[in-house]
Amino acid sequence: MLNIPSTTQVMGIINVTPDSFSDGGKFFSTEQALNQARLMIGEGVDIIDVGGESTRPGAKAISVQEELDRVIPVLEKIRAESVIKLSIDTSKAQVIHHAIQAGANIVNDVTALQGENSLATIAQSNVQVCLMHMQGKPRSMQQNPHYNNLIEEISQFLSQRIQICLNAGIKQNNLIIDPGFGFGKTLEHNLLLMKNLQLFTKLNCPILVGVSRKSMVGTILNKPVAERLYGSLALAVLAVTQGANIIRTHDVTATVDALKVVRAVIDG
Ligand code: 8Y4
Repeated sequence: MLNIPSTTQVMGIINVTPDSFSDGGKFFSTEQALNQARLMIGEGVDIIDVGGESTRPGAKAISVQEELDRVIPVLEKIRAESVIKLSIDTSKAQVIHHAIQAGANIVNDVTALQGENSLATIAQSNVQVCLMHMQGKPRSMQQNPHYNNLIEEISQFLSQRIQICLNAGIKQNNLIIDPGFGFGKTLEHNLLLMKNLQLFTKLNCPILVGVSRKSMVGTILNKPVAERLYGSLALAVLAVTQGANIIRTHDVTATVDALKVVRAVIDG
């Protein structure tokens, strides 16, 4: 009945962005991120995803130096006290490089390593990489998303990026794929994607899914970001029962519990 992998991992989201209200500077946001990481580790997270640049439509771009200043101290400080798996959410080769030096184990790149030097930077290391599908660019991707065949186009893109990674010398075992919920996709596209998620198991890579608090939940329920947990959990369960291996979430305890219950049923 259900097609579930033998292990499922929970990836906790940590966004490191200076808080314009607190005016506490970078030290303040580093300490906040570190505290969040400690909490998540206590909640049973498997991977912590650290990001310094917003990919939201309309968010303004930041410099390489600004992004490094935000994420590197956080990665270093978590690594100094824990062996937890660390992921860096970035699209810049220099950030990828320094994050790996700081102890990152996964590169989560929403542009699937299409940035200058990113492929080579990964090929020279031995980290995992998450290749995500996006139609268009973050700033404009939600303006008029269109597909002739949604699943086919996403599959084609991901298999092309897999092949390009393999040709660059990245090991098959280090590849993770992600259909990119909400990235150049309407509600209808996101629903069709979730309904057909199991088709991506054909690509023979672990599947990462990020639906936590996203607008597809908000639109279905007509609820703001702060009230999207239960809807997000429903999608997480639908994803793992179709073969998703990693769930990216803001809410670690809730997701760990939901997946433990799913696991108990499957392993019967
Ligand atoms: C409320 C909450 C509103 C969250 C918007 C959002 C993914 C990702 C993001 C994903 C992978 C986001 C960095 C968007 N989503 N990486 N990153 N997969 N691999 N928006 O789905 O969370 S950021």
